[in-house]
Amino acid sequence: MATKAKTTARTTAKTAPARRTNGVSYPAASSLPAADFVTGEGGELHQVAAGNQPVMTTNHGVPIGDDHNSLKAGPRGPTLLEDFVLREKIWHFDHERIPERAVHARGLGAHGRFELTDSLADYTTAKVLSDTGVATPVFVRFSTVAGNRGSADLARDVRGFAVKMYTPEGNWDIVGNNIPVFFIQDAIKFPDLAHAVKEEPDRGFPQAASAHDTFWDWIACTPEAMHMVMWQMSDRTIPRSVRMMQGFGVHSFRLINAEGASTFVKFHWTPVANLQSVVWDEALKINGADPDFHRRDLYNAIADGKHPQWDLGVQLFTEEEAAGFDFDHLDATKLIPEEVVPLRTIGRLTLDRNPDNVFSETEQVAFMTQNVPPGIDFSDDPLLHGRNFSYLDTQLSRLGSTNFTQIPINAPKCPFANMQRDGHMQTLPQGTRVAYTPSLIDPSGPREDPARGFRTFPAAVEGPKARVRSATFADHFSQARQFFMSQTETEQNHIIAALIFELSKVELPIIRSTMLGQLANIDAELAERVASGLGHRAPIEPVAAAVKARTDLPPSPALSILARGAPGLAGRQVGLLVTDGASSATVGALIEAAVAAGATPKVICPKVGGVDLDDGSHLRGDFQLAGGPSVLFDTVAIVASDDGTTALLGEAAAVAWTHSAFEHLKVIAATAEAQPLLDAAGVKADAGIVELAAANDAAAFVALAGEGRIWAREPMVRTVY
Ligand code: HDE
Repeated sequence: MATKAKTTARTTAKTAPARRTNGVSYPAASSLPAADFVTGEGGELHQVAAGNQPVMTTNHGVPIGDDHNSLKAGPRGPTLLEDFVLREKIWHFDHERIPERAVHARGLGAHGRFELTDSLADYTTAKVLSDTGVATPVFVRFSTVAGNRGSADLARDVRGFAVKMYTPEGNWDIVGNNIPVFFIQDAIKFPDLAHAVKEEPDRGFPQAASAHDTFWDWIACTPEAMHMVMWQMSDRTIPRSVRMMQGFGVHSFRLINAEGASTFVKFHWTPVANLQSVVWDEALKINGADPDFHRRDLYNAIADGKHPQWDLGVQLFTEEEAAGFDFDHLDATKLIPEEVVPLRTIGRLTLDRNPDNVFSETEQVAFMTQNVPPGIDFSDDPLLHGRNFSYLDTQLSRLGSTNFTQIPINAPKCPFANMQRDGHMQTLPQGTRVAYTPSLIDPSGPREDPARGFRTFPAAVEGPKARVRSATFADHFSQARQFFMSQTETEQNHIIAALIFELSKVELPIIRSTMLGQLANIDAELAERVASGLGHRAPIEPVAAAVKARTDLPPSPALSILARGAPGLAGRQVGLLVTDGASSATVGALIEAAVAAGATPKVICPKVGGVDLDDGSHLRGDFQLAGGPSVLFDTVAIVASDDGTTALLGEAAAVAWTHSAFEHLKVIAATAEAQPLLDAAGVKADAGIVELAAANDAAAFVALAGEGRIWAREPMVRTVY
């Protein structure tokens, strides 16, 4: 570093308080860290290693003297090719991105543990499912399917729910979704599905949306997708939080016990926070207000110590019981109703640690359906078999090396050893002379273990080789209908509204009319209501169905979100819109009641600096009005003074804030002074509007908000077709 004048480093950190976020201390905004700052000749600020900091080096360990200026011939001269510091830094940057996942590109992850509470030792030798009292380390990655890595979190989309358990007998990955069935029955159709839903290749849009021609073109011609489409159009695909959705292993697997006996099993994750979704219009607006809504939510919940949890449930059934089902359990477009095979809760998953680095962990984690420990085995589901091939294959093109299992997030946490050698980026000790078995030279190397090693269940197999779909897979409509009939009226309305929204974005009339014909195979009234909402006048012609929908299947309440009861407010956010001069006592009571309910209060003010309350105290804002729209909160309260309300009436953002909360069916509390704002926003008194007058109104408001949304309001704010 040539001649650089030393400036006075500002060390106000001593006097200004530090800001603390998730355990990390940052200097207060007005200070620079107390290291040496040096100004270069061009006025640029250098921060040099002056104290205990390590010296910055190249990746080869050469100390770097100047990280702000490239090497030039003279101060204004051309840059020189010999500048290896510049070249290495930019070369590495240029190669920072790795191929994103072809599907499930946008993800968020967290570490945690799985604790088994009810041993399945009678069914499986797998330690993770038989040793209670052990905390198995876990990494979970949630994702959307269709969008690219930079897309928004609240796309209407299926959510991935992939769990990697680092068991003492190797990694076990349950690579599931938040929906228990899938679009297709045979792996060979997966590329078609993915191509149909992704952005259309000739125009590069729409991003992260199924509401376009190619998706519905393919769906309209694919009757096996109809059951999944009912789920996709339901509120399941717009979850309030990944913390509030179920997870499913989807396929049947096998458990194998010490006697070698096999039992079929399906895996279910049920959130302790209960299931909850947003409403569609809210999803659209959240995507603009905070495209990172879900990842921020999970990150903050874990950082705040509100660790999300799920119960692991299993459905266990024998080959003989399976033969009695009125569907084929090897068909991934079918589920086993909980009323037919009840869920047995066997343990709990807790997410308690955010990744240190999203790239190293969430981006590089490699899930594989074929990762199962001894004691767990596969069923013959043809979709699962295709996946077992695909997930190993895809890691090579994403992570670029056969040694991707050596990346810490993918490495087992139990001993592992074999005779595989070399390959790109090999980092393990490779042993010495002998890299094979059997060997007399070195009998000490890793050897197979017939007793404890993985053994495939010896299921008998016979039959001619043929490209064929089993006739037992042919009923595509009965469970689609059963799902629709199991929904509450509100949820049925949402499915119909979602179909109308999606099909209204389709440009080609034949796709719309064919799709209506498929819906008619599920339920004539469903098809008619969608047609009415589309303004479709021609008669609906059902598409030929291989097997007609059964109308005698009983509704399964477990398939409805709302039938599961009130969501509660724990882990949710209460938005408080507060103005200057507002009642300090009311704000205090609201904050206290929200915290007591396990919720997080957030203060929204005209200016983020905060407001002065009626007792002269100052309340800091978490959001400025325009940056904190009500869609970000589960329930809202307006605590305003007369003057504050007058000022808000001149702010479109305040009127929209209030109107949105009403339109999104939220419980709204407000002081009497805020009434003109409620009027301007078109808020009409109903069971969900609470006046904040008496001392205990805050607690009553929070209790009501814990019951969930005011569904009875919906027909007043939106047409129900
Ligand atoms: Fe996937 N899937 N998939 N999938 N899938 C991938 O694997 C694939 C399927 C699921 O957070 C990819 O590592 C095929 C069903 C999740 O990293 C890829 C078939 C279900 C994730 C792939 C399926 C899923 C993936 C992309 C049909 C629900 C994200 C990158 C045979 C049970 C995992 C990668 C994560 C990811 C292929 C069907 C869920 C391309 C060929 C059914 C949750 O390999």
